[in-house]
Amino acid sequence: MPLQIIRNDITKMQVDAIVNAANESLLGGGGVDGCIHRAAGKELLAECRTLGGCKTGCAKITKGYRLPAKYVIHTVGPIYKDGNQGEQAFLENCYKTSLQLAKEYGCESVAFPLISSGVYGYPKDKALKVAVDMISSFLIENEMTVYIVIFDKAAYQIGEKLFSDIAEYIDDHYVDEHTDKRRERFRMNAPMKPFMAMDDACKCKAMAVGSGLDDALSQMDESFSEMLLRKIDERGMTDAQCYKKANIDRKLFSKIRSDVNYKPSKPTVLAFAISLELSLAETKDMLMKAGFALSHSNKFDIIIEYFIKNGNYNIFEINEALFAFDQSLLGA
Ligand code: AR6
Repeated sequence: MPLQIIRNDITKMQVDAIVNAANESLLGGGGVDGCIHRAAGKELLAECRTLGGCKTGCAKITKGYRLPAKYVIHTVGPIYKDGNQGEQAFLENCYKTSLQLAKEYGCESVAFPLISSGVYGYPKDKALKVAVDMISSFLIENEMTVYIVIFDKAAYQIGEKLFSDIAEYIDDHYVDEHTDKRRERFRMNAPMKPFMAMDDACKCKAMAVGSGLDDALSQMDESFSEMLLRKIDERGMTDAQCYKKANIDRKLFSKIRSDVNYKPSKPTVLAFAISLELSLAETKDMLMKAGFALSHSNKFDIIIEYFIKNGNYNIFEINEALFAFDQSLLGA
Protein backbone atom coordinates (compact mmCIF):
# COMPACT_ATOMS: atom_id res chain seq x y z
CA MET A 1 0.00 0.00 0.00
CA PRO A 2 1.67 3.26 -1.05
CA LEU A 3 0.48 5.27 1.98
CA GLN A 4 0.13 3.68 5.37
CA ILE A 5 -0.66 5.18 8.73
CA ILE A 6 0.89 3.06 11.42
CA ARG A 7 1.77 3.16 15.07
CA ASN A 8 5.41 2.70 15.81
CA ASP A 9 8.60 4.27 17.03
CA ILE A 10 10.07 5.78 13.86
CA THR A 11 13.61 4.77 14.84
CA LYS A 12 12.55 1.13 14.41
CA MET A 13 11.28 1.55 10.86
CA GLN A 14 12.96 -0.62 8.21
CA VAL A 15 12.72 1.86 5.37
CA ASP A 16 15.13 3.63 3.05
CA ALA A 17 14.67 6.96 4.83
CA ILE A 18 13.06 8.25 7.98
CA VAL A 19 12.19 11.91 8.34
CA ASN A 20 13.24 13.87 11.39
CA ALA A 21 11.20 16.76 12.80
CA ALA A 22 14.23 18.91 13.51
CA ASN A 23 14.88 22.57 14.37
CA GLU A 24 16.74 25.15 12.26
CA SER A 25 20.09 24.38 13.90
CA LEU A 26 19.89 20.67 12.96
CA LEU A 27 21.90 20.00 16.09
CA GLY A 28 19.39 17.80 17.86
CA GLY A 29 16.70 18.45 20.44
CA GLY A 30 13.86 16.67 22.19
CA GLY A 31 10.90 14.69 20.83
CA VAL A 32 11.45 12.57 17.77
CA ASP A 33 14.66 14.49 17.01
CA GLY A 34 16.16 13.32 20.31
CA CYS A 35 15.04 9.73 19.71
CA ILE A 36 16.59 9.68 16.24
CA HIS A 37 19.92 11.12 17.39
CA ARG A 38 20.10 8.67 20.29
CA ALA A 39 19.35 5.70 18.05
CA ALA A 40 21.65 6.78 15.20
CA GLY A 41 24.65 7.54 17.42
CA LYS A 42 27.15 10.41 17.62
CA GLU A 43 28.12 10.24 13.97
CA LEU A 44 24.75 11.67 13.01
CA LEU A 45 25.35 14.83 15.02
CA ALA A 46 28.83 15.11 13.50
CA GLU A 47 27.38 15.04 9.98
CA CYS A 48 24.60 17.46 10.97
CA ARG A 49 27.24 19.98 12.11
CA THR A 50 28.54 20.14 8.53
CA LEU A 51 25.14 21.09 7.08
CA GLY A 52 24.90 24.70 8.22
CA GLY A 53 21.36 24.40 9.57
CA CYS A 54 18.13 24.32 7.63
CA LYS A 55 15.33 26.85 7.08
CA THR A 56 11.74 26.19 8.14
CA GLY A 57 9.90 24.25 5.41
CA CYS A 58 13.17 22.98 3.88
CA ALA A 59 14.93 19.61 4.24
CA LYS A 60 18.46 18.17 4.28
CA ILE A 61 19.63 14.57 4.14
CA THR A 62 22.23 12.59 6.07
CA LYS A 63 23.16 8.96 6.45
CA GLY A 64 21.23 6.84 8.96
CA TYR A 65 24.30 5.43 10.79
CA ARG A 66 23.10 2.95 13.43
CA LEU A 67 19.45 3.23 12.41
CA PRO A 68 17.83 0.52 10.28
CA ALA A 69 17.06 3.30 7.77
CA LYS A 70 19.77 4.18 5.25
CA TYR A 71 19.04 7.93 5.38
CA VAL A 72 17.61 10.53 7.70
CA ILE A 73 15.86 13.46 6.06
CA HIS A 74 15.85 16.39 8.45
CA THR A 75 13.06 18.87 7.94
CA VAL A 76 12.05 21.85 10.03
CA GLY A 77 8.37 22.31 10.67
CA PRO A 78 6.76 25.62 11.59
CA ILE A 79 6.08 26.61 15.19
CA TYR A 80 2.29 26.83 15.39
CA LYS A 81 0.91 30.12 16.70
CA ASP A 82 -2.69 30.66 15.57
CA GLY A 83 -2.81 29.15 12.10
CA ASN A 84 -2.68 32.58 10.42
CA GLN A 85 1.08 32.88 10.15
CA GLY A 86 1.52 30.71 7.06
CA GLU A 87 2.02 27.61 9.20
CA GLN A 88 0.17 25.35 6.79
CA ALA A 89 2.23 26.43 3.76
CA PHE A 90 5.46 25.86 5.72
CA LEU A 91 4.30 22.44 6.84
CA GLU A 92 3.26 21.51 3.30
CA ASN A 93 6.75 22.49 2.14
CA CYS A 94 8.31 20.15 4.71
CA TYR A 95 6.53 17.21 3.09
CA LYS A 96 7.21 18.40 -0.46
CA THR A 97 10.93 19.02 0.04
CA SER A 98 11.42 15.82 2.06
CA LEU A 99 9.69 13.67 -0.54
CA GLN A 100 11.64 15.36 -3.31
CA LEU A 101 14.92 14.61 -1.52
CA ALA A 102 13.85 11.01 -0.95
CA LYS A 103 13.12 10.69 -4.64
CA GLU A 104 16.49 12.20 -5.64
CA TYR A 105 18.24 9.64 -3.42
CA GLY A 106 16.29 6.76 -4.97
CA CYS A 107 14.32 5.89 -1.82
CA GLU A 108 11.50 3.44 -2.32
CA SER A 109 10.16 3.70 1.22
CA VAL A 110 10.02 6.66 3.58
CA ALA A 111 8.57 7.10 7.05
CA PHE A 112 7.38 10.45 8.43
CA PRO A 113 6.51 11.40 11.99
CA LEU A 114 3.72 13.96 12.33
CA ILE A 115 5.94 16.97 11.83
CA SER A 116 5.34 20.00 14.09
CA SER A 117 2.66 18.19 16.06
CA GLY A 118 4.68 17.87 19.27
CA VAL A 119 6.82 20.62 20.78
CA TYR A 120 5.93 22.96 17.87
CA GLY A 121 2.26 22.72 18.79
CA TYR A 122 0.53 22.12 15.44
CA PRO A 123 -2.90 20.56 16.23
CA LYS A 124 -2.54 16.86 15.55
CA ASP A 125 -5.67 16.43 13.43
CA LYS A 126 -4.68 19.37 11.21
CA ALA A 127 -1.07 18.16 11.03
CA LEU A 128 -2.29 14.74 9.96
CA LYS A 129 -4.51 16.21 7.27
CA VAL A 130 -1.59 18.18 5.80
CA ALA A 131 0.56 15.03 5.89
CA VAL A 132 -2.07 12.89 4.17
CA ASP A 133 -2.88 15.52 1.53
CA MET A 134 0.73 16.22 0.62
CA ILE A 135 1.83 12.59 0.57
CA SER A 136 -1.17 11.41 -1.42
CA SER A 137 -0.73 14.08 -4.08
CA PHE A 138 2.95 13.15 -4.35
CA LEU A 139 2.01 9.48 -4.74
CA ILE A 140 -0.27 10.22 -7.67
CA GLU A 141 2.86 11.03 -9.69
CA ASN A 142 5.43 8.82 -7.97
CA GLU A 143 5.97 5.18 -6.97
CA MET A 144 6.98 5.02 -3.32
CA THR A 145 5.75 3.51 -0.08
CA VAL A 146 5.26 6.22 2.49
CA TYR A 147 4.42 5.67 6.14
CA ILE A 148 2.99 8.18 8.54
CA VAL A 149 4.17 6.96 11.90
CA ILE A 150 1.96 7.87 14.81
CA PHE A 151 3.75 7.52 18.10
CA ASP A 152 1.13 8.40 20.58
CA LYS A 153 -2.29 7.02 19.73
CA ALA A 154 -3.93 8.59 22.78
CA ALA A 155 -3.06 12.03 21.52
CA TYR A 156 -4.14 11.25 18.02
CA GLN A 157 -7.59 12.21 16.87
CA ILE A 158 -9.43 12.55 13.63
CA GLY A 159 -11.68 15.62 13.53
CA GLU A 160 -14.00 15.48 16.51
CA LYS A 161 -17.11 16.02 14.41
CA LEU A 162 -16.20 13.24 11.99
CA PHE A 163 -15.34 10.94 14.89
CA SER A 164 -18.65 11.52 16.63
CA ASP A 165 -20.64 11.19 13.38
CA ILE A 166 -19.00 7.84 12.68
CA ALA A 167 -19.38 6.73 16.28
CA GLU A 168 -23.08 7.54 16.10
CA TYR A 169 -23.45 5.71 12.81
CA ILE A 170 -21.72 2.66 14.29
CA ASP A 171 -24.00 2.84 17.32
CA ASP A 172 -27.13 3.00 15.20
CA HIS A 173 -26.14 0.11 13.00
CA TYR A 174 -24.02 -2.05 15.26
CA VAL A 175 -25.99 -2.06 18.50
CA ASP A 176 -29.03 -3.65 16.87
CA GLU A 177 -27.09 -6.69 15.91
CA HIS A 178 -25.18 -7.03 19.15
CA THR A 179 -27.56 -6.24 21.96
CA ASP A 180 -30.67 -8.00 20.83
CA LYS A 181 -30.67 -10.46 23.70
CA ARG A 182 -33.96 -11.97 22.64
CA ARG A 183 -32.58 -12.89 19.23
CA GLU A 184 -29.46 -14.26 20.87
CA ARG A 185 -31.46 -16.40 23.32
CA PHE A 186 -33.53 -17.71 20.48
CA ARG A 187 -30.43 -18.68 18.57
CA MET A 188 -28.91 -20.44 21.60
CA ASN A 189 -32.08 -22.45 22.23
CA ALA A 190 -32.90 -23.34 18.64
CA PRO A 191 -32.55 -27.09 18.13
CA MET A 192 -29.54 -27.98 15.99
CA LYS A 193 -30.03 -30.25 13.03
CA PRO A 194 -27.89 -33.37 13.29
CA PHE A 195 -24.87 -33.00 11.02
CA MET A 196 -25.32 -36.39 9.38
CA ALA A 197 -28.83 -35.56 8.30
CA MET A 198 -27.69 -32.28 6.77
CA ASP A 199 -24.82 -34.01 5.03
CA ASP A 200 -27.08 -36.60 3.50
CA ALA A 201 -29.51 -33.99 2.30
CA CYS A 202 -26.68 -32.10 0.66
CA LYS A 203 -25.35 -35.24 -0.99
CA CYS A 204 -28.78 -36.07 -2.43
CA LYS A 205 -29.15 -32.57 -3.79
CA ALA A 206 -25.73 -32.70 -5.39
CA MET A 207 -26.56 -35.99 -7.07
CA ALA A 208 -29.87 -34.64 -8.36
CA VAL A 209 -28.05 -31.66 -9.80
CA GLY A 210 -25.70 -34.16 -11.46
CA SER A 211 -24.73 -33.22 -14.98
CA GLY A 212 -26.50 -29.88 -14.63
CA LEU A 213 -23.45 -28.77 -12.67
CA ASP A 214 -21.28 -28.50 -15.76
CA ASP A 215 -23.89 -26.28 -17.39
CA ALA A 216 -24.16 -24.13 -14.31
CA LEU A 217 -20.37 -23.72 -14.13
CA SER A 218 -20.18 -22.75 -17.78
CA GLN A 219 -22.56 -19.87 -17.08
CA MET A 220 -20.48 -18.43 -14.27
CA ASP A 221 -21.02 -14.80 -13.49
CA GLU A 222 -18.54 -12.03 -14.24
CA SER A 223 -15.52 -12.38 -11.93
CA PHE A 224 -14.16 -9.70 -9.60
CA SER A 225 -11.32 -8.78 -11.93
CA GLU A 226 -13.65 -8.63 -14.96
CA MET A 227 -16.01 -6.33 -13.08
CA LEU A 228 -13.11 -4.16 -11.93
CA LEU A 229 -11.74 -3.70 -15.46
CA ARG A 230 -15.23 -3.04 -16.83
CA LYS A 231 -15.88 -0.37 -14.19
CA ILE A 232 -12.53 1.29 -14.87
CA ASP A 233 -13.50 1.57 -18.53
CA GLU A 234 -17.00 2.78 -17.74
CA ARG A 235 -15.59 5.49 -15.49
CA GLY A 236 -13.15 6.56 -18.23
CA MET A 237 -10.22 6.09 -15.83
CA THR A 238 -6.79 4.76 -16.66
CA ASP A 239 -5.61 1.71 -14.72
CA ALA A 240 -2.99 3.84 -12.97
CA GLN A 241 -5.53 6.46 -11.91
CA CYS A 242 -7.66 3.71 -10.44
CA TYR A 243 -5.02 1.79 -8.48
CA LYS A 244 -3.34 4.94 -7.23
CA LYS A 245 -6.62 6.35 -6.00
CA ALA A 246 -7.25 2.97 -4.38
CA ASN A 247 -3.87 3.17 -2.62
CA ILE A 248 -3.00 -0.18 -4.20
CA ASP A 249 0.46 -0.82 -5.56
CA ARG A 250 1.12 -1.43 -9.22
CA LYS A 251 2.37 -5.01 -8.77
CA LEU A 252 -0.82 -6.13 -7.08
CA PHE A 253 -2.90 -4.44 -9.73
CA SER A 254 -0.97 -6.26 -12.50
CA LYS A 255 -1.66 -9.57 -10.75
CA ILE A 256 -5.36 -8.83 -10.63
CA ARG A 257 -5.37 -7.66 -14.21
CA SER A 258 -3.68 -10.78 -15.53
CA ASP A 259 -5.65 -13.33 -13.53
CA VAL A 260 -9.36 -13.41 -14.29
CA ASN A 261 -9.97 -15.56 -11.20
CA TYR A 262 -7.84 -13.52 -8.79
CA LYS A 263 -9.22 -13.68 -5.25
CA PRO A 264 -8.56 -10.34 -3.58
CA SER A 265 -8.82 -9.59 0.13
CA LYS A 266 -11.86 -7.70 1.34
CA PRO A 267 -9.95 -4.44 2.02
CA THR A 268 -8.57 -4.62 -1.53
CA VAL A 269 -12.05 -4.95 -3.05
CA LEU A 270 -13.29 -2.06 -0.94
CA ALA A 271 -10.30 0.07 -1.88
CA PHE A 272 -11.23 -0.36 -5.54
CA ALA A 273 -14.91 0.28 -4.84
CA ILE A 274 -13.93 3.56 -3.17
CA SER A 275 -11.56 4.47 -5.97
CA LEU A 276 -14.29 3.85 -8.56
CA GLU A 277 -16.79 5.75 -6.41
CA LEU A 278 -19.25 2.88 -6.58
CA SER A 279 -22.67 3.24 -5.02
CA LEU A 280 -23.48 1.05 -2.02
CA ALA A 281 -25.35 -1.44 -4.23
CA GLU A 282 -22.45 -1.64 -6.69
CA THR A 283 -19.99 -2.02 -3.82
CA LYS A 284 -21.98 -4.94 -2.46
CA ASP A 285 -22.06 -6.46 -5.93
CA MET A 286 -18.30 -6.16 -6.30
CA LEU A 287 -17.76 -7.66 -2.84
CA MET A 288 -20.03 -10.55 -3.69
CA LYS A 289 -17.94 -11.36 -6.74
CA ALA A 290 -14.98 -11.88 -4.45
CA GLY A 291 -17.04 -13.86 -1.94
CA PHE A 292 -17.57 -11.08 0.63
CA ALA A 293 -20.42 -9.00 2.00
CA LEU A 294 -20.92 -5.88 4.11
CA SER A 295 -22.16 -6.74 7.54
CA HIS A 296 -23.59 -4.66 10.34
CA SER A 297 -21.85 -6.97 12.79
CA ASN A 298 -18.57 -5.47 11.82
CA LYS A 299 -17.34 -1.96 12.67
CA PHE A 300 -15.01 -1.91 9.69
CA ASP A 301 -17.94 -2.52 7.33
CA ILE A 302 -20.14 0.07 8.99
CA ILE A 303 -17.44 2.73 8.69
CA ILE A 304 -17.06 1.98 4.98
CA GLU A 305 -20.80 2.10 4.54
CA TYR A 306 -20.90 5.46 6.36
CA PHE A 307 -18.41 6.99 3.92
CA ILE A 308 -20.09 5.58 0.82
CA LYS A 309 -23.50 6.76 1.96
CA ASN A 310 -22.06 10.22 2.55
CA GLY A 311 -20.47 10.24 -0.91
CA ASN A 312 -17.00 10.66 0.64
CA TYR A 313 -14.61 8.58 -1.45
CA ASN A 314 -11.35 9.97 -0.12
CA ILE A 315 -9.51 6.78 0.75
CA PHE A 316 -7.02 8.57 2.96
CA GLU A 317 -9.75 10.15 5.06
CA ILE A 318 -11.43 6.76 5.29
CA ASN A 319 -8.16 5.21 6.42
CA GLU A 320 -7.70 7.91 9.04
CA ALA A 321 -11.16 7.08 10.37
CA LEU A 322 -10.49 3.33 10.30
CA PHE A 323 -7.24 3.94 12.14
CA ALA A 324 -9.01 6.04 14.76
CA PHE A 325 -11.47 3.21 15.35
CA ASP A 326 -8.68 0.59 15.51
CA GLN A 327 -9.71 -1.11 12.29
CA SER A 328 -7.47 -2.43 9.55
CA LEU A 329 -6.92 -0.01 6.67
CA LEU A 330 -8.03 -0.12 3.07
CA GLY A 331 -5.62 -0.98 0.29
CA ALA A 332 -3.32 -3.88 -0.35
N1 AR6 B 1 8.58 7.95 16.62
C1 AR6 B 1 7.55 8.55 15.96
N2 AR6 B 1 6.99 9.70 16.35
C2 AR6 B 1 7.49 10.29 17.46
C3 AR6 B 1 8.54 9.75 18.22
C4 AR6 B 1 9.11 8.52 17.75
N3 AR6 B 1 10.12 7.93 18.38
N4 AR6 B 1 8.79 10.58 19.26
C5 AR6 B 1 7.90 11.59 19.20
N5 AR6 B 1 7.11 11.42 18.11
P1 AR6 B 1 8.23 16.60 18.05
P2 AR6 B 1 7.95 19.04 16.41
C6 AR6 B 1 6.00 12.25 17.61
O1 AR6 B 1 8.04 17.39 19.30
O2 AR6 B 1 6.61 19.30 16.98
C7 AR6 B 1 12.52 18.94 18.88
O3 AR6 B 1 13.09 19.37 20.06
C8 AR6 B 1 5.31 13.16 18.60
O4 AR6 B 1 4.31 12.44 19.33
O5 AR6 B 1 9.30 15.57 18.04
O6 AR6 B 1 8.13 19.17 14.94
C9 AR6 B 1 13.22 19.51 17.66
O7 AR6 B 1 14.60 19.63 17.84
C10 AR6 B 1 4.71 14.21 17.67
O8 AR6 B 1 3.43 13.77 17.20
O9 AR6 B 1 8.54 17.58 16.78
C11 AR6 B 1 12.54 20.82 17.47
O10 AR6 B 1 13.11 21.79 18.32
C12 AR6 B 1 5.67 14.23 16.48
O11 AR6 B 1 6.54 13.12 16.64
C13 AR6 B 1 11.12 20.56 17.90
O12 AR6 B 1 11.19 19.45 18.81
C14 AR6 B 1 6.48 15.49 16.38
O13 AR6 B 1 6.82 15.95 17.68
C15 AR6 B 1 10.27 20.12 16.73
O14 AR6 B 1 8.94 20.01 17.16
